[in-house]
Parts: sequence; C-alpha cells; structure tokens
Amino acid sequence: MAFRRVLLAGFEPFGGEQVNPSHVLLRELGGERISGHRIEPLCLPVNFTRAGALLCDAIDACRPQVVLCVGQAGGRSRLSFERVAINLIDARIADDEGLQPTDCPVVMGGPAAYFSSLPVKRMQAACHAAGVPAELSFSAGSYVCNAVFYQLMHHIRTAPAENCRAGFVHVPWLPEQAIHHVQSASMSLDLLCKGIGIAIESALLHTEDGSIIGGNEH
Ligand code: PCA
Repeated sequence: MAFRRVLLAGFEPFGGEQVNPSHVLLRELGGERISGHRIEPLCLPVNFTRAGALLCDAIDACRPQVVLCVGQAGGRSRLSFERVAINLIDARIADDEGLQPTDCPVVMGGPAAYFSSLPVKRMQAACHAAGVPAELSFSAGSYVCNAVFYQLMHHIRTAPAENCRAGFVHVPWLPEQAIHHVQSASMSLDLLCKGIGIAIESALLHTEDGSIIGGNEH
C-alpha cells in the first residue's frame, strides 16, 4: 500500500573503517515493521556525485511517508538528531572516488539551508525516555552526509515527494571501531537499533512541530 513505508538510508564504510554503524543498522532494521510501516533499507556510497541522486530516486520509487537518513559521526557519544542541512561542501577527506570538493554549494542557487521536517525534539525525548542517549545537533558537517541531507530536503520540496517528511541522524562509532581511536565514545548495536526504532516510531506519530498526527490537540 502506498505511503506505508519508511525509507531508512545508511552509508558504506569510509575513512579507513571496516564498518559503518549506519550500514549495520540497515541489516538489523531492514524489512521490519514499525507502527504498521515497512522499513525499506537503502545503502548509499560515500560519494558526492552519486549518493544524493540514489536517495532521491529511491524516494520517488518507494514513496515513503518518512525518510530517515543515518550516518556515522565518529567521536560523538549520542544519537545526534540533525536540525539543519547547509548548502556547503567543504570535504575534509576525499570521497570513495577520490573527489574532495571544497568551498562549493551542494545545489547551485539553492537556499542557504533547510531544516529537518522530522519532530527532532520529540524523537530525542522518546529516546531519553527509553534510556538511549540522544541530542540535538546544529551541524551535520560539510562532508557527504550534510550534502545528502541537503539534497534530501531539497528533493522533498518537489511535487512527487511532497507529502514525505525527512531528516538526518548521526550516530556514534560501534565499540569495535572506538577502541582504535583516542576519542573513544561509542554506542552498542543493540542500543543503536533501539534508539533508531524509537525515533522512527516518534517520527511517524508527530508532525515537525511535535503535534500528534491525526490528533486534534492545539
Ligand atoms: N558519515 C559521513 C559520510 C558517511 C557517514 O556515515 C559524514 O558525516 O559526512
């Protein structure tokens, strides 16, 4: 049935890592049902040219009610619900094709920024209520994740994807990654899956401003 799906996107490993928690998550939650919605997993390359286009094509094909894009942010200690995507690429490292653009827009002539259209405060509160550390973040960086987040929000302003709500969450390293780094914050796969499941549940239940979907409270 149309509009009873959640598109859950993650990324391939990058930056010398063997895994990407966002990718592992897709294996765990892909095909599951949350609040009557099927979770459609999508793995994206860490690639400035292809990742955004692949995500936009998947949205047009699957017509999800909600899109949650997940990326790894090594060193962060909590689920970070991103509030804003900026129209800037300034790559710290090369992407998977060796491309390292700096000081350029994601979309030429696009607005400076887009806000998430997911109820990020509700999602954070729901995670905390369930014992999953979570925070709001005001920067998704200036690498591939921010670029994909920006393209995602730009795309859902257009006709076919108009009714779709979307956002981005950065997640910590898994413990097996963190042991190789000085900044060793991590989150177990169990906690990660629990938090993302709860976040999706909350995103399906609330509008961007936190009101209950279909409710009549004001
Ligand atoms: N994190 C990177 C790109 C892919 C990922 O998982 C980022 O934060 O830009």
